[in-house]
Amino acid sequence: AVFVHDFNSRAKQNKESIPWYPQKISDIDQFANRILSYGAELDCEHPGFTDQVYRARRKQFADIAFNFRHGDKIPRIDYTEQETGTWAIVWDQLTGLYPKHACKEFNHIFPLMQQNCGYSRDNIPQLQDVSDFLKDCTGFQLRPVAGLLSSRDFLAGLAFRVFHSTQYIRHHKEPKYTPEPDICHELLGHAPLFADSEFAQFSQEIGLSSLGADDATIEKLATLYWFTIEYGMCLQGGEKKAYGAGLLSSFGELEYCVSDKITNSYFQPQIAAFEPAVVSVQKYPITEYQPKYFLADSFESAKNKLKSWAATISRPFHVRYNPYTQRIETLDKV
Ligand code: NLE
Ligand code: FE2
Repeated sequence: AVFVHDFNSRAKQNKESIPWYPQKISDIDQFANRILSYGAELDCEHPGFTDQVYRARRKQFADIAFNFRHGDKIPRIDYTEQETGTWAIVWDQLTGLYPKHACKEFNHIFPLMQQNCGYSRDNIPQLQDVSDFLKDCTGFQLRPVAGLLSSRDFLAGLAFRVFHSTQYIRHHKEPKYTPEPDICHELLGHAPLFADSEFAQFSQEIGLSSLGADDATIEKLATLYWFTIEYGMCLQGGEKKAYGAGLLSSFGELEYCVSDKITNSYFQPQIAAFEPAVVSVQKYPITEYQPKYFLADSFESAKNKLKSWAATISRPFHVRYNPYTQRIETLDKV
């Protein structure tokens, strides 16, 4: 038999050291500010490092996110002309590449974002409007985040269909590629596909598998996340298409990932078939174009493969999400 009970009583009974995980959606407030670095601290390599105006702006965004609590409306931002200008440059380049290189699900949804939540060349959409639209489509919602979360915390959000999102924009000096997420990455890269029910399920599946998992499993899941939701490619009509957000938000890398000729660079990306057991242990760089991508047959096939792989994770319990109560139900394995 299976039964539902709270995690604390079970931990006491079994004396197992199962890492803490959120049980209900508002529990996310408990870790949302447990950030590895505050969004206003920039590395000396960052193009905005010596730009005091940019740094002050980053601090404003970090503070907004820091004060956010579950259930609040995400504050609306009056983006400056310079910020909107950066968005327009990224928009122009990317919208020229999407028809050929983005997956069909993305190209289906992108016009809907324009019709429903403020997407246009001359307007940076508001997180709250995008969140409302996603909620309507698949139940996904956005939550502002002040800095980098641990993989464990970030993945836990996905279990509740909550996506942690930055609100600032990349520095205007380098629109083509940035190693850190920004609003272009979140809204052009991630948000459209969270409106796709297959993709939403796939994302939540990774999140659910992470709850209470040991550190080694978290690392594997974070790697799977990286090679799918961030850098995934899939085959459609015999052609390689991008569905990963890191590709869909960087006009530099989007062109690079589909190239099969050695052009201006010395190398071309390697492409391998998406197999979770292989993908989950692949090393990757985080500050440059990826040397290797994994190609899935479709979202559905990626989801099914991930599910079978996740079933091999040893956890002494099952979890499932109850959308009516927005709680995780923990079921003992008997
Ligand atoms: N490289 C991406 C971009 O320039 O939009 C962001 C990746 C964030 C993980
Ligand atoms: Fe991302």
